Amino acid sequence: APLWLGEEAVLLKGLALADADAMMRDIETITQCAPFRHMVTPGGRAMSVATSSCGDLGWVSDLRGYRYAPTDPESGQPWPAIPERWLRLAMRARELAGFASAGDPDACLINRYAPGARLSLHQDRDERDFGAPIVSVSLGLPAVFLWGGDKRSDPYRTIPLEHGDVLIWGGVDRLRFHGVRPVAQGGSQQAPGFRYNITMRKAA
Ligand code: MD5
Ligand code: FE
Repeated sequence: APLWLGEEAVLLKGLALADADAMMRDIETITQCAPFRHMVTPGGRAMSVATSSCGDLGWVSDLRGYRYAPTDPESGQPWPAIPERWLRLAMRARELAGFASAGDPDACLINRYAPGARLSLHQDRDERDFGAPIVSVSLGLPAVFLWGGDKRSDPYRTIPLEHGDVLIWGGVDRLRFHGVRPVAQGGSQQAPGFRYNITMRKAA
């Protein structure tokens, strides 16, 4: 059942479970063309999270700032396409959460967290239209998501995110500060060694 975190923010537990194995293989295929890398922030530090992208636009960061770019700066080539099954999942999430009128995403950021990697509190504001929702899919190792307010100093809730969980966010909740606690080591031998998070966005 949809769990409403805010007026326009919904956690859809396990919505991606049936697609999760295929999505992990899709990540493998995409990152053979556009490999994971640790981007440098404008502050000059390498991110602990490794990133890649697919779609018409990919998210990039360097000393000049954050932006969306039509080509991978490592290769000069366009980013791989967003897989159809990812677009179908994003559409199902939009329908369940009441964002059915929003169109397909044109940018998809893929984050890879090794144990210890984290994402400090931030807002996603590099997209042109803050009205369009963002669909986030968690795969692999679990993590604790931090869900804050409109100011960095606002209190935040801690929300466990597991393999197959989908978060969708838009409207009045779109500019909330959010982050991810350092990811813990997996328990069992056959567990995946990483957490992956896919965020499908409308950037242009
Ligand atoms: C992650 N990724 O788990 C998080 C989850 C990022 C990022 O924050 O920028 O790559 S995305 C949580 C989320 C989903 C949809 C909308 C918003 C946050 N938001 O606009 O606040 O790697
Ligand atoms: Fe974010």
